[in-house]
Amino acid sequence: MEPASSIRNICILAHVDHGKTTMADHLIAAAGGGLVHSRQAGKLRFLDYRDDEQQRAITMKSACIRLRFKDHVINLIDSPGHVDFCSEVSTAVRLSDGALVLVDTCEGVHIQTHAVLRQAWLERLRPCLVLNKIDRLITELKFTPAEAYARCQSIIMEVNNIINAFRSEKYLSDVDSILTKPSSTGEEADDEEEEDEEDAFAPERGNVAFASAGDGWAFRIDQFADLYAAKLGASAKVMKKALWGHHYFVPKTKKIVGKKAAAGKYQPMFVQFVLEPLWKVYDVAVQGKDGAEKLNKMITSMNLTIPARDLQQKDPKLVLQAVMSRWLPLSEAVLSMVVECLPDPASAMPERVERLLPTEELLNEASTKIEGELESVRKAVEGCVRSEDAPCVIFVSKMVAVPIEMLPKQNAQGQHISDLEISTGDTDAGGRECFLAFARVFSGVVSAGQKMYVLSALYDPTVHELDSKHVQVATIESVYLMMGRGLEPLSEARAGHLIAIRGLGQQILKTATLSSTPHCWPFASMRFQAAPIVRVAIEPSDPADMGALAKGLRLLNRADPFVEVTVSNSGEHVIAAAGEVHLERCIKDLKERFARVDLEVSPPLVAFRETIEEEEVGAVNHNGVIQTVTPNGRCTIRVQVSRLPSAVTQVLDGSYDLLRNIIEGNKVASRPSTTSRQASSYPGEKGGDDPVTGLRNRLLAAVEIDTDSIGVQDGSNKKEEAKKWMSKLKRIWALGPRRVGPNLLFLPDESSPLVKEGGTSVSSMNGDAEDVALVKGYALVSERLGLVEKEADRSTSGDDHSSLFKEVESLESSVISGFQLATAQGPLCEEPMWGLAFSIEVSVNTRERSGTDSAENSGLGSDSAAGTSVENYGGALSGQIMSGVKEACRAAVLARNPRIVEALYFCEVSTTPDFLGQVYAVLNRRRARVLKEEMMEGSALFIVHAYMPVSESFGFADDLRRKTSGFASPQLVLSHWESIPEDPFFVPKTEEEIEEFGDGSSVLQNTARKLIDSVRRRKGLPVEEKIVQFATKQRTRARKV
Ligand SMILES: Nc1nc2c(ncn2[C@@H]2O[C@H](COP(=O)(O)OP(=O)(O)OP(=O)(O)O)[C@@H](O)[C@H]2O)c(=O)[nH]1
Ligand SMILES: [Mg+2]
Repeated sequence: MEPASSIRNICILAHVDHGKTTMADHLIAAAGGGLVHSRQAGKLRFLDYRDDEQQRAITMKSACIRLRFKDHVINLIDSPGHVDFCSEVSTAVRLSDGALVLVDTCEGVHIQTHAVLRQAWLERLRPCLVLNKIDRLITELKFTPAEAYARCQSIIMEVNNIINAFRSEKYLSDVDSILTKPSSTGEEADDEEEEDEEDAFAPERGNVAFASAGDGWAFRIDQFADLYAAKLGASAKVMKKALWGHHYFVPKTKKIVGKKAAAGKYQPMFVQFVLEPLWKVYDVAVQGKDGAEKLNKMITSMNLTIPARDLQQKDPKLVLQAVMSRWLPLSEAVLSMVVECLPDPASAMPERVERLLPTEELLNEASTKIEGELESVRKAVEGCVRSEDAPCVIFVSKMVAVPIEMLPKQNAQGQHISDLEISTGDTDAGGRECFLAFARVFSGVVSAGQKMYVLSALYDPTVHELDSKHVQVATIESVYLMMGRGLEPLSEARAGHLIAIRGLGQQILKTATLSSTPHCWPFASMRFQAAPIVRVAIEPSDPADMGALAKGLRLLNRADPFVEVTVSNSGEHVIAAAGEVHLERCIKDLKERFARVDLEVSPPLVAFRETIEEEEVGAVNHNGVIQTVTPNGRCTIRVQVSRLPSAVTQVLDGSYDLLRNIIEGNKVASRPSTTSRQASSYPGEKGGDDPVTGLRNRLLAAVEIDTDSIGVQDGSNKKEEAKKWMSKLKRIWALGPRRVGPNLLFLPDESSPLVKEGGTSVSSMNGDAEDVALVKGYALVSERLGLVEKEADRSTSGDDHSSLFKEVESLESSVISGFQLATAQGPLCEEPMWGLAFSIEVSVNTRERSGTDSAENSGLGSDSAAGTSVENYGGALSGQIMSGVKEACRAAVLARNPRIVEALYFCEVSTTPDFLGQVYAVLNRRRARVLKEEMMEGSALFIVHAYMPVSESFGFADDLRRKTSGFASPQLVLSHWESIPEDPFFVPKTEEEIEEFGDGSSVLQNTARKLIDSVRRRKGLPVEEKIVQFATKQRTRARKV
């Protein structure tokens, strides 16, 4: 058994196509126990073992392999770089302690480079940098060594700046939390600052490697420092410092001098001693036969032995690779960097444990009893304790479907297993696929046959409910070592290792924490970079296959960490994926592996939102009040809607999980620790330890910002507007749809003429002719957010009119439900509403009832109602109120200039100048808004940034590739929601408009209307097809199709 100090768990991260899998090939060839022959390294792409990965030449899932380098065991995970598979990056990062971040020196830092650096930072991985594809600087860009040096320097600086930005973000939030908690020590923050001063990546510290994975070589400065130290008679330490930065060698004096003394006469030492020799080898080698003699000389001077057969190859590129990979073997440089610069599990965990298992403050009494045990589990994880008596803790970051025939037919002892007994949960009905858990042992030892508790993310060990749905017991059937697609049975696995586990298919859907004791917190959930956005509806070609499809979808849902499988309201099966490529892979898996039936796939269903036109600030009073009466005439419903300040909508949109936790309330109240877990999963969140405060402050700030930013001439108006929203925020009754969406429901306005006795829960008034009680809840959301004081005990306040109170309170939920229904399905095309604020007043006529039940009491208000029957108010009435509120809300939206809201991608296209025109043409056709275009420094590439509607993005990559013969490549990342300013119901009315757009009969529908109609058609809702209005203009009909 190797000690923990000799283990490294690392992943390779980069933007798409920067050379991750190619580099992994070389590492496997050198240290993977003969799985890849060195001649095939870089061509085989061993870890891309899916056939679609090979065909499309992109990685689609993370794959793991164990390498042995010197005395070390390195568990290496190769991750995909395509944004569609960013969830696979999350699963890889969670199980690693260190990361190799690759950057293609030719292309530079891209969006996904940022994203993976952020992932690594959030999960507290230590990174190393590999500047890859240096060969392209030589052969493609024809850089001089000095130019190449400048390029490398600028990339290193850029990456360092990214990390510095993360650091200052954390620093700020730390300071914030210190300010909010004056008692805590300020020293920590000072330490942080000092630490900040050192750059994350510095070649002289050995955590930067220069490489060409394509040609199979890499080096660190150390290698050259050793070489020249001997030659020049300096110490290796001095050389190491001198080989990077402004240090120059003066041959006459044999001294190393600074920039001033060099006076521009010499090249930096890195250029002179490292890059120039490299460039020479390339120069000579590409000359083929002509340079053979020179090359031979070089080989001898470098003391290399290269088989003659390699040198006689016809292709100069192969000769070059043979020389380079022996001179500067890639695996040697990269793996020694891994071993030296990246931490082993035991030294990495103290830093990571706070992120994985955030400290919980235990407040309730029951929990203090098991505090000791919880703490000892945490200590074991933190120390990566590997003894048998330590609690065994494992985290499963994803489930992988493996064809059954890939499972080893022998057990760890080498005995043949005649027939694998695979339990039903682990496999599909046909027994063709088996689900394995991709996992890491964080403490203790695991072996086949062991029983473990499977904890879901919601499990709370301080609440003793062993039979609850958040904890189950499972038996580990087998433990495997992963070697790419190959599996080797293990008799046991100790803390610090990555493994695959069989036997958990029934208990785990996507991720879980396994523990040998129930007294263990589940690990914090993983963070994904994006949300599934592209949805399609799926049905079997043959309706008889419906059952197979349903089963297949269940398997798919399990096998992919990210995909979402749902059944829509209309009963369709819908799958949601991160993007087109991801979607294609899901469908292929579904067709060929999980369902094995022919499928019909709908065109992508794009999600939209509905809102109303943004109003001008200052236009405080709009009287768009919708009033309806329930069919039985008992209730009057009044609804008013307005648009939320957009910054507020943004805050609500961006804090979904946090809001849900706060609103679900009881957890936050009874176990404040939930909030601290939350805090640590959002390190960037302002407000430090208390996310509720943070969120509240951001909401309040959003109101200020927004009213600030809009061009309001009148300052007092602005203030008034802010004040108005501030006071409204104190009255938030509910959020919707589904209780946490970006729409607010306010309590009825106190100043409303209907409410005379403000402050009581039920107010009644004795009007001229009738008694009216207003349904009035309390500002639950404002209260939970701490925007208002907790109301004094509500339940006891109305003993005397408790019956009516109860009745009307039961109606409160109908109002909220109506609001939830309305915000879930807007009036335009039944898409959720977005950024709206509703005020709803529902007044119930109590007189009619009093009249029937007890005539003599009529007109006496709530007391008189106390003794009356409840039935009238329950059942039917609440249903009528619910649908009445829903309809009134939708009508209110329709009456206030409804607008459709679409999701936008942030899109980055890099292209050569020749194709810039075509890129613009494609972007224009897809309604993209170009933000900027710039020439990438030092290369012939242009980068174009744009926003593109998701609905227009399908086939974009292909389209672009075709139009530019493959010279332009796009990356799309989901950015934000934006409402289309066009009025979907626009009909030209004024003379000018008629002149411009025609009289309405011949105009083509505007974009907003087209989008709405397409959604309506898809949902089977009636679409107002324009039938010929004017017989003479029948041609408009043909255009409609
Ligand atoms: N010239 C050159 N090409 C390289 C180098 N490294 C990789 N490539 C090429 O770049 C392309 C992409 O390489 P991959 O290793 O598949 O890239 P990746 O980062 O794994 O890509 P994804 O997994 O899809 O994100 C392949 O065609 C490689 O041959 C290099 O050092 N120099
Ligand atoms: Mg790859």
